[in-house]
Amino acid sequence: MAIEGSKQQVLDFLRRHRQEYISGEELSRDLAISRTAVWKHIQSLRQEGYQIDAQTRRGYCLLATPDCFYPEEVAAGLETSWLGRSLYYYEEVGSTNQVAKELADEGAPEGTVVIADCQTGGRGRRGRNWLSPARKGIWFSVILRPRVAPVQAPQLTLLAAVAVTAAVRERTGLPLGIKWPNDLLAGGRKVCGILTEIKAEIDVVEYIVLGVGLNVNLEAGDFCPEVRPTATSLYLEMGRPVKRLPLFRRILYQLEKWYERWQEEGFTPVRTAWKEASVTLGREVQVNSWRENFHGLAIDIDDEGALLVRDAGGQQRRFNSGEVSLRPV
Ligand code: BT5
Repeated sequence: MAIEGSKQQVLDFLRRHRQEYISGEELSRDLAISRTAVWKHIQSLRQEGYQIDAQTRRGYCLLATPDCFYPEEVAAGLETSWLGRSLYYYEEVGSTNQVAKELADEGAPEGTVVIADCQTGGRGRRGRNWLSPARKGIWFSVILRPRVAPVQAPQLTLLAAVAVTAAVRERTGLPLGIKWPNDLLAGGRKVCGILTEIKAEIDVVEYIVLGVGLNVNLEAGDFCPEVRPTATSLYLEMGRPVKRLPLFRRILYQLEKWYERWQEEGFTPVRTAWKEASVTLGREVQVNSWRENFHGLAIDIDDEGALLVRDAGGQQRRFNSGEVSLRPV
């Protein structure tokens, strides 16, 4: 939860004088609070994961901040102009998509972000579960209010996939592959899932909630037996832990950048970037949609983001949604 009042002031002060020692007396004088209050705030900040050294003659020094999504930590190095500037952080919540939808219904502005360290009821598509153990991943949702027709909404899933792929590559060097429509793969396994939910009238979107679940530092034992064979994390792929906070900030930056580009230039640039990172196109796939099960070669995505698949007999189908299995190469 947000650090409030004088505790926040103590933290801001230490942050402004990073790696310097500030005496309790100075803090107490500058912030007009008692030295006991300063000490209590320091203790409480330490419990939240701030590493603060205390030395008898020199005072206090902020050595390191926690790898957590406290709004003040996220804001400290955020490069966006509007996305994530309003941020709701939960240590634990049912589902960030659910909270975001409630906030959107109450009128929360575009760019509002909900993030949790742990989800107890994380959701995938069609009511499936999304495993979201504490402090191991980046589980968040963004409220968007694009002025587009509902048929264009699925493009945002592809846009988010492009943005997350770019941010992960920038921060870690790891290339991810995008599997249509909403999976990001590392080493052939799922490392990230995207859940796009929409509230719309026939011809106009009221809001879209874009939910992203990225497995950052999960170890093999964090996955339940059913998910383990098909899932992975950045940690498992790279063999070293990855800091979540700077990666999260970079994801927000990439999302804002791609979203603005999409609004200005349409779907074409997203489509081009998506195709470059795709592991679906050119592969034999099986698509299960509400309409049918279809085998064939994934040949392209069209101007709306739909997947085009051609079977051995030359029949072509277009899918707006569905489950894709990649057949072994
Ligand atoms: C997705 O669904 O991939 C969308 C996941 C979206 C999760 C985010 S987290 C923040 C936001 N709040 C939410 O409540 N949700 C969003 P789908 O394609 O239906 O895949 C779900 C399937 O992936 C499950 O049935 C499992 O087989 C598998 N799975 C579950 N948890 C996983 C994990 N952490 N990593 C990899 N695979 C997982």
